[in-house]
Amino acid sequence: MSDKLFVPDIGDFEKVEVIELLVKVGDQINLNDPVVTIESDKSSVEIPTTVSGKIESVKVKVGDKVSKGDLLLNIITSKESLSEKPIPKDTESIIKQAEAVLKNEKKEETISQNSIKEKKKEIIQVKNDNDIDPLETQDWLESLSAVVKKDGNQRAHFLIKELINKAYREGANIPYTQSTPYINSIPPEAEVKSNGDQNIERRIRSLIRWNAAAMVVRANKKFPELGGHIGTFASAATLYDVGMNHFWRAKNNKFGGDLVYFQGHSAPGIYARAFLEGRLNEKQLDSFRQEVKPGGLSSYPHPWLMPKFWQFPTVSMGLGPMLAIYQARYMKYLINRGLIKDEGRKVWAFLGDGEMDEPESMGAIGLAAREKLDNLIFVVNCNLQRLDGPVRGNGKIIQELEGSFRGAGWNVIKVIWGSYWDSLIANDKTGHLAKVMNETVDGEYQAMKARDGAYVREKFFGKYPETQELVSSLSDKDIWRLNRGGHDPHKVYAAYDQASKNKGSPTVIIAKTIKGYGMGKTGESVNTTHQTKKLDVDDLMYYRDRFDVPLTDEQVKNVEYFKPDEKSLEIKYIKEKRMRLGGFLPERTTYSKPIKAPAKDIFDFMKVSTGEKEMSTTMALVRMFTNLLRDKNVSPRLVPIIPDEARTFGMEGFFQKIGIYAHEGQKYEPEDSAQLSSYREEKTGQVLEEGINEAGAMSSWIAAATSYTNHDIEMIPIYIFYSMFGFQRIGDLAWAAGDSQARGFLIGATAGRTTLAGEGLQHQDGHSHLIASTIPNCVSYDPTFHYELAVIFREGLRRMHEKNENVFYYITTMNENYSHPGMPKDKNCEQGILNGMYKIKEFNKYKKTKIQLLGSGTILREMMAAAEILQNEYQIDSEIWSVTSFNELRKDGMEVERYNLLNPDKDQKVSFVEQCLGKTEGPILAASDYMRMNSDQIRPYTDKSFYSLGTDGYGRSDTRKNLRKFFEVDKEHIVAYGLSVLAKEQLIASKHAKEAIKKYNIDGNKPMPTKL
Ligand SMILES: Cc1ncc(C[n+]2csc(CCOP(=O)(O)OP(=O)(O)O)c2C)c(N)n1
Ligand SMILES: [Mg+2]
Repeated sequence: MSDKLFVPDIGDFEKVEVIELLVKVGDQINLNDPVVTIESDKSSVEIPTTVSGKIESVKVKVGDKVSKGDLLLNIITSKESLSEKPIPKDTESIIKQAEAVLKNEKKEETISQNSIKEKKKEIIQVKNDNDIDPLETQDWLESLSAVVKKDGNQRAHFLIKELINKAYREGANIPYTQSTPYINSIPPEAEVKSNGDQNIERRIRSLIRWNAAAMVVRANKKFPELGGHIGTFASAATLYDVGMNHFWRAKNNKFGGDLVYFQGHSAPGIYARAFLEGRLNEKQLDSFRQEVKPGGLSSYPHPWLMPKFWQFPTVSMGLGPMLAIYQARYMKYLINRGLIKDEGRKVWAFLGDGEMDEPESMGAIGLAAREKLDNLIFVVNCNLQRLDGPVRGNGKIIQELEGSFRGAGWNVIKVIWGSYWDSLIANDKTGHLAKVMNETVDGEYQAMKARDGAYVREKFFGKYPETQELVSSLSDKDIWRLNRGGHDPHKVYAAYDQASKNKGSPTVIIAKTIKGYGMGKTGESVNTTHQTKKLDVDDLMYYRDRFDVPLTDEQVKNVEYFKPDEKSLEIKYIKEKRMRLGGFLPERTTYSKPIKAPAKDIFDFMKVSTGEKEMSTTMALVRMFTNLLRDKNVSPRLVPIIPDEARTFGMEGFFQKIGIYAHEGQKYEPEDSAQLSSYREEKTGQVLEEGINEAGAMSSWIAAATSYTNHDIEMIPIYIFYSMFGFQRIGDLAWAAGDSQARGFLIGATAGRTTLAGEGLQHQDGHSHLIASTIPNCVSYDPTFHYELAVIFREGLRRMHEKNENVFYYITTMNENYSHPGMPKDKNCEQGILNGMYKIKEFNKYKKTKIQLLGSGTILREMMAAAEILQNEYQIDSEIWSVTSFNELRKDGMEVERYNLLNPDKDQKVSFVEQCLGKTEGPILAASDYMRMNSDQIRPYTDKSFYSLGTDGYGRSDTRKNLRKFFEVDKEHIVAYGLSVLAKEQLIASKHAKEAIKKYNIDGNKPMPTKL
């Protein structure tokens, strides 16, 4: 049977050029195989076949212009039906690889059902002054209790919801509250108990507390400038210990591992535990914050500085929570795409309550709920303080967070009160204790823990006779012992247990603690706790006694560490617990396999001239991606990430081709379903379409770019964005990416101050390369022609993903259309492109006067045009250099200069800039579409006279031509400046420059663009 394949609906385009035939007569093709590539002036897209079979005839050729309905192929059809789904390419081999790493099957974890004990029948009568009919209230409450008892919580919840809905429908204006009473979310009778030995665990915790404090104090005794924090970990010790002893599973050959984002300032506690576990020794603890000598311990979690230990940089407040959310989402993406197995791994993130004020901390919580990230658990350590003072002195941070997280759809578990409170709360028959708890603000809670039991009796329980009575039989010491939930291992265990089993939503555990817990008068719950890094002898003695650390007074005075014997119960216990959980944490390892870079020839099409055809480098990049998607090694590993700009960059063809990741698939028929580039969402979709969310997109990119260590699978993330909304917008995340040793591509599209003509001041980027240059392991390029892009991109793939170098690439692409020449035949061209510059053209007709013209990005073409004018109208010869990266040239120049200065007696090295320009004639004039500082970077590395032009100043909307004129980087200005430079160098008479300035209507008195 014969069938025909026509051009499908390609949207608003007519007469689109066929640029590639991917099949020929006689080929066997399967459903969805691409058959031709067509290209409009904005994007290129492959047309897939809708039938399987053998090609009988091809009805188009390269260069033809086609429209919807034109015949492409005749196909002799096979039996496969249209509805047949193609087998996802290469997924199988990747799963095999993953399985090779995680060889043994994970033991099925049987989740033991919570045996929730039957609740005591109890009706809490909340005495409320606004209650006009307490008896009626009691009736309702009793009915509710009866429902809970008979039909359970779900039924009670349902009825309450119905009541509220009914009230709304009746027109009642009900003030809605997102928070629940100020008590624990898990009632004591529902708490799952830990099977751990609480005595040993307390002893271990005490030693960790001691050693953590000791390492900070010792470091500061030696060098007071070193700093460090004791108070943060002191408040979080129990939160970490319970996780370490019972919940967090390490990565090993059987399991991918839970991922834990430790709160940056709690690092000393994590080191102190590693010391007891035998992973760090005393010498290493003593080199806390002395990282210059190898072996020092970094101040905070920095994978760059401790690459075998820390996994996630968290100390820049707000980045941890955001990165953790996108990490959990990325984990689901890998699972849904079939690239890793679903092993029930979790992402835990520890956050400070002050940190939650960062917009980034809460900025993505909606996404976490929407994506149903039940693999994500936040633990917010609410010690009620930040650096300067209380987080919410006049309010309650726990209630506020509860409201926000509940509103966003999270499972919220509040851990406010410790076990000593249980009986008091149970005996609160009048509801007055609950009332005081609700009424007391955080400033008061903090102040109470800075005092003593008598103060708490007076200020807290003393508020009402009923609460005073409640504690009448307790001594002040007993009252002081009433602990907070976050310091109670039982409460914390129960919360972690419930969080780990929660399905369908992310969980936040909001735990109340005391900042500087146990530090006594100088450091506990006082406003200066955060910066307390020195403890005097009395404080140390207090701390030792408070936690029963077995040290003599003398040892305390010497601030000695304490580590029990290897055979002690404590050490055996701590190790055994970790072994049962698969190994130690944190630990950074990598078992991923490199990805073979595609053969050079798949880029060959970019090395030939485009002839008459004009295209932007953005379009060339998209063409290159389309080709990469045909490479079986690379294709499945590509993670295209787009913040709602696919259409801007001509990438909408990817929607159909590889699908947009959507964990629930597509529940609607898209409006454009009949079109070739229809908006296709799919569970196995490959594109991460992040919406208008650069910080989120960058967080996704970081997750994918560190996939090689966190998931043991090398991926190739390519995040493409408006260059102005890149480094400038998310600079701190880019810095964290460097610290994380991310590998992948950042593409700053529509780059440059003058290529993006109409968008104006906020959109026109003239400095992203400069910001990129501040990140040591970021390699950046500003290419002009498609072959440069191809060479750079392939080398990036090779260096990062085949050779596993820990660098990442920033490449700018433009939206200016022009034709691209073929790659010069010079054998050094490729290396020059990679090193940062190569000679692209030479004018040598007159052999009198010469100038070296260095151009980068889109301005290179202005340089080339200017060179032609200089030759034809002024008889000036020139050599034109395409500078693909001033940043890379500067790095090389810096290194060479440093070597030469440090080795004055050795053979002096020659910088690449000097290798290129050293023997050339004439002064240098450099220009780019970026600030002058960009090209000025190489000034020190040449002895020649050096002048630069650039786009310093605010951008603005206008035509490209006018903008280049305004910033003085158009060919006319280059000619005039070039002549002026030659005159200044006494190589020609100044009249030529003067003439040119006049000819081109250049106003010599015009203010600097920076002032306009
Ligand atoms: C982006 C950023 N801003 C400021 C700081 C400085 N800083 C470090 S810790 C801290 C207070 C942290 O308070 P909180 O989050 O409540 O943590 P805690 O130590 O109380 O657990 C501040 C302001 C930082 N590390 N990062
Ligand atoms: Mg805090």
